[in-house]
Amino acid sequence: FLPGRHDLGVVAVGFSGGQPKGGVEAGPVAMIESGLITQLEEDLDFNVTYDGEVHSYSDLVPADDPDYRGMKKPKLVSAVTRQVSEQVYRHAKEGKLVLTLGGDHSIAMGTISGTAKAIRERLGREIAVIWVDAHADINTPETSDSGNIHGMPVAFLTGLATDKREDVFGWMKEDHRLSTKKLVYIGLRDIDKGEKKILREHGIKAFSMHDIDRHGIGKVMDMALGWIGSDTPIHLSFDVDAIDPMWAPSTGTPVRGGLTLREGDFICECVAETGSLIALDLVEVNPSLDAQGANDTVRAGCSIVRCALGDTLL
Ligand code: Z70
Ligand code: MN
Ligand code: MN
Ligand code: MN
Repeated sequence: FLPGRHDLGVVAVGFSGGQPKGGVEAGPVAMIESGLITQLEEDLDFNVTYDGEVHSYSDLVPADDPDYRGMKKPKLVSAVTRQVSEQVYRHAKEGKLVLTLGGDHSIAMGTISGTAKAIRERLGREIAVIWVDAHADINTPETSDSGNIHGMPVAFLTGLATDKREDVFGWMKEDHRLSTKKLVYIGLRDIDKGEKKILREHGIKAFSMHDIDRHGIGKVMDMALGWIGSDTPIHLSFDVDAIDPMWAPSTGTPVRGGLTLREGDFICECVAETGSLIALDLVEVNPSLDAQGANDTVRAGCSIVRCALGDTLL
């Protein structure tokens, strides 16, 4: 189902409104300035479509944006993710693989809704999502303690959270959504109580750091890809905080006990090997946090992207 396998659409999303810390909007620039897009063109032979812009969506900032159902900046995040959804949809509808550089993880509401709709229309297929993260990001507005929307994208994408207000994610319709059965987590280690209940009650497939310790990353990837099944279009959403802060410290919520650099790359190499990748998000790189480690974090992010897009060791 991938005729234009070497056509890549790139969307750079300089957005931080899904969480309180500034600086994550500079993640895309840092990765692009380190040469990522050139490498994808020259070393991996992609035909890249990129508008050359890191979008800041400043035209979408609402006049007022009060908390709603406990969510912070609900109208802003809704408007930006709606726009991202359309940007990603346009690439995916043309049969391109889509790379989105973030930005905080709320932007996955845009990226995944965009690919889900495009792949439905183009191939009549449902996508699967592999969500690599220290966090599950599946709080509903009601279960969230923080009100930060980057902790909620999976709830809205799966329809566990919905809202009638068009300006607060009501734009998200059935064709944008993802089945809880087609979602697999890898790398979890910091999950809220309400989120654990959601994962359990909906039988959502999740491989925590404990599972990786027990089975090894090789077996975990076999199980994760086995759950999805071969020949299913895969959207990989990779939060850099899945990687241990030893290698990726410059992120909003570092959590110790994470993936090694090689385990992160290995996950991506396994997904690349399936030949079924249709989209990749790389999010939560914040070069202004732990300035000492910013270079390492950017390098880790770029390496993850290259591995997922088919770079091999041999
Ligand atoms: C917490 C919340 C989160 C990333 C923090 C944290 C969510 N579960 N995600 N950092 N990337 O606020 O909902
Ligand atoms: Mn996340
Ligand atoms: Mn996270
Ligand atoms: Mn909490």
